[in-house]
Amino acid sequence: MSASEASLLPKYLVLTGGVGGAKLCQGLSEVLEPEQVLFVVNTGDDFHHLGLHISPDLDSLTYALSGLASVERGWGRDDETWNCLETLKTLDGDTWFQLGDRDLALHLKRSADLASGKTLSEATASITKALGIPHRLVPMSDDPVRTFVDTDEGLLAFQKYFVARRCEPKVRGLVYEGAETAAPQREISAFLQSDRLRGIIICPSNPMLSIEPILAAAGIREMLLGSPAPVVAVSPIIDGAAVKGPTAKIFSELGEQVSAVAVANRYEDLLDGFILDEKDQNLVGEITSLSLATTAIPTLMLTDLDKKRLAEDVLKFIDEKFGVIEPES
Ligand code: FO1
Repeated sequence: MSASEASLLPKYLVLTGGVGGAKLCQGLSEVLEPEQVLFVVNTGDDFHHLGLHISPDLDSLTYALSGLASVERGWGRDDETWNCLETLKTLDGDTWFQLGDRDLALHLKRSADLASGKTLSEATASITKALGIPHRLVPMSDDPVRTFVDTDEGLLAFQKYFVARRCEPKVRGLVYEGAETAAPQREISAFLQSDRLRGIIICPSNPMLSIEPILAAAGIREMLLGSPAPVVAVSPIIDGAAVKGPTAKIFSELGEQVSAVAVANRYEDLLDGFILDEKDQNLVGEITSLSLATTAIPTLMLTDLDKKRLAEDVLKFIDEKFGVIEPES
């Protein structure tokens, strides 16, 4: 397909966190041309460790879209070795956050790029290009936003809560430090203004940990609200439980119902459509009463085929509920 033909195709802006979101993004990258999609990735989980800049959600997307992701671990890459980490341990180094040898190479490259004055977007583009990823994935902002978790043990930096404390402390709230002044990554606004924009997709990521930091970055929520394109979210909660990670625990600690309906409510006035899992068919009425278009379909992504199928189903849902763009004659 020529670049001019591709430019006429419908476009989708996709908001995502790491693991669960990366699975749907992998499916979308299989069914959409690179020109059709911009993956906007949460960077609230980023931090500095051993002098390196770690961007866990950008890492997850990068490894998922290049076919290098570790399926067993859910983070990092496959075919990994741990020589550096083991050696670091013998030197009494900091090993609570595990960086594999191959993953370290990516982190060295990113950190060197940033130290030489490149933006996180430029560093990401250079890595994705080298790994042969044709699709565009960008941080939500090139300015730092850092998620802190307010817990019964005090305010914890995100990775201290998530990895070092294994999500055990009780959550009282979230703080997205720097969000108020973080400028949205510059491609987001241009992409949203495309007359081919067909939909904005919120991946089945944790709303509080992965999507709300993106929405909090200065102006992003308002930009989405101002877009005529429908905003459609896929629930990360299935049958009252999260597929992986602390989503259900955090919902309940924050006094919310652990259900897909609570996820839809979190996004308030932003949504036009909401996709539930087939196991939550009984909740369709409640979602409809929120004035949202909805459907209950299989959303669990265990295989690559599941990821592709869900991507196709999400795009079909947007076409069916919000109309299709007629090809130009
Ligand atoms: N998660 C862990 O549970 N333990 C780790 O040691 C760990 C290391 C790690 C290294 C690079 C990277 O990109 C991600 C890593 N993660 C690790 C995952 C990550 O901290 C979380 O999954 C995300 O921040 C949540 O989206």
